[in-house]
Amino acid sequence: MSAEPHDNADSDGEDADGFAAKLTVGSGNIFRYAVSHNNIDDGWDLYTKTDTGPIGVVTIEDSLAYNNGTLSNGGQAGNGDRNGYKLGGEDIPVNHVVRRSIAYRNGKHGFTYNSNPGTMTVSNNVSIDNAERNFNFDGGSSVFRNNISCRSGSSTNDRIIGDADSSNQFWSGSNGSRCSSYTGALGWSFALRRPPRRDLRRQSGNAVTDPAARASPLAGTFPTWRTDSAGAAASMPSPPSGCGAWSSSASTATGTAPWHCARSCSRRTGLTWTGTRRR
Ligand SMILES: [Ca+2]
Ligand SMILES: [Ca+2]
Repeated sequence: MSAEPHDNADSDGEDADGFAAKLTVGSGNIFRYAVSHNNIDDGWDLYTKTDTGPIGVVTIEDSLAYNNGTLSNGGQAGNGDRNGYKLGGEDIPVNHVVRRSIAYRNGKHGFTYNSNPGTMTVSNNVSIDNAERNFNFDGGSSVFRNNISCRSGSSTNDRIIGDADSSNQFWSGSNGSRCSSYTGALGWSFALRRPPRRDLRRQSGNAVTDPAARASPLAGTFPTWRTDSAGAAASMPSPPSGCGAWSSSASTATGTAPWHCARSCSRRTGLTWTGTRRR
């Protein structure tokens, strides 16, 4: 949760991923509010191999993968796979879940099934300007809902095999209407979230200073390249679960669109709580 692996590299540029929940990893792994960038191989790698069979189902949500395949200093390796989210290997089906996540300018595919023929849940993701395909699913029966794929120029069309309906806007030569929501340079930060009230209740009845504001959902600005001269309203993706709404929606498609989502509590007053009671 809220982890940021970046600039991982190895001698041959082949295996240094940001997150590698692969090969023999067990069940129950969840990545949330994680940002993987500028790693020499993949952002996420869920590779499976015939020798050892399926891995546990992995859930990735509210996360971001960008610039994988290129280190922050510009270094690249010929062997790097360079995907944002690499979701399989060797024709072994595993029904991973990838939702509300972003792939941006990775060196190959944004999201790729990588020969995972399973039924993955792929929903509410945004994929932008990845070098090859934003979404690459050449087989399987994955279910696609509300995904958005955008480009600032021409590139390879998305490849989608599975259950995809009209809620998606995949890229096949032009941007869909929702691409106008994104403008400017990519920016992000971890928003601060206060501990839930029930945690504080376990402490004394006196005013309690927030002991550890926790890093939590992503916040930042998001890129667009389609300027809507009319400033027409543009819709943002659905906010992550637990968030009531984006604190600032992209009401126009010009300039950068600040977006921010943090769980909030109406009873919170800054960093200091007052009037807490024992239960
Ligand atoms: Ca590799
Ligand atoms: Ca890899």
